Amino acid sequence: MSETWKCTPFQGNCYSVSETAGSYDQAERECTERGGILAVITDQLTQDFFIQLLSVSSKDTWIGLADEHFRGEWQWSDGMFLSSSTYTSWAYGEPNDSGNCTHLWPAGGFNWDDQPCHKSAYHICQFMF
Ligand SMILES: [Ca+2]
Repeated sequence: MSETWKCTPFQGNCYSVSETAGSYDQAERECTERGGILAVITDQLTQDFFIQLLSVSSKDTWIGLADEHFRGEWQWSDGMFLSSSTYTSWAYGEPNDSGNCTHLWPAGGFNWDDQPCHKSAYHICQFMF
């Protein structure tokens, strides 16, 4: 792992894209160990910021949204339920119940897609300043 991981500030938080890929659980653990959480997206500005952040490398990336605990009840890594938010950015036809974890899908314009949690993807950690 690189010692010089970058953290990009945006709207009061700082975001870091991983340099290695792994399962959703690994991603969650890695963020927690560094004192953060998997990234939460509650508005278009943040979604746009992530698209910009990922567009260079076009990485397939986990965000902190899963329905592992209650199927169909999507919950963010900060505990908030998606149903209580007005903002979503699912790719067309998603979520299609193809998994319990959410990634920013390069082929879908970095809109959200549910896929199996054991799949390998990069991830974005979110840290509070
Ligand atoms: Ca899906």
